[in-house]
Amino acid sequence: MKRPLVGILMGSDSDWPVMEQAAKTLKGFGVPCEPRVLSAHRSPELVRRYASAAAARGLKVLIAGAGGSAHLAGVLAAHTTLPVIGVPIQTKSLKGLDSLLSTVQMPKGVPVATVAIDNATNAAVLAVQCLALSNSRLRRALAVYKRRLVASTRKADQSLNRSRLPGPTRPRAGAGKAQGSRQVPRARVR
Ligand code: C2R
Repeated sequence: MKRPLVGILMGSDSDWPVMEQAAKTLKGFGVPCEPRVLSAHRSPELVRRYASAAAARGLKVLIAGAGGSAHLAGVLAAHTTLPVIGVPIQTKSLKGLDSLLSTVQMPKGVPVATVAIDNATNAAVLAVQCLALSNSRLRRALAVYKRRLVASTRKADQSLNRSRLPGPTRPRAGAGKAQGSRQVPRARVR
């Protein structure tokens, strides 16, 4: 098995359904990763040891997901010079706003690049973008990924215009004069 380049850390195994998206996305780019459950609150010493040894083990980027009082990403960032990407996990009580604020509001000098609540996919894409700075295969793969985003947006646009909007309405004699009659023009699809 190839040595992992990205660490995917999470405060609890209950975060895995979200963090799995990061693992899947990295797999799609052919980037080896290692998922781990480590908690700054519940296993602080293990977090310190993991972060301190990460660069020497060949890891290049750390992704950390945690919910509620989410300190995992910040504590990892305190113990490493590797870029740390935080994923605030949605919570029942405060809908993830607690996780978002505690992940993103880092003091000067110790940044955590924070993605949207539960958006582990974006954390992985950002990790790939970091790796691509020194990897031309990943640069090409990211260009393909971007082209696919364009293609899927165009496809969604076309199918919306085919199925949802009314087709062009032929004006009936006298139509358009009555108050309140409006026609939705069909958007042009190229
Ligand atoms: P449990 O489901 O295990 O009770 O965890 C986890 O990330 C999880 O979202 C509930 C939530 O607690 C979070 N947790 C943190 C940290 N460790 C666990 N925020 C941490 O170190 O920041």
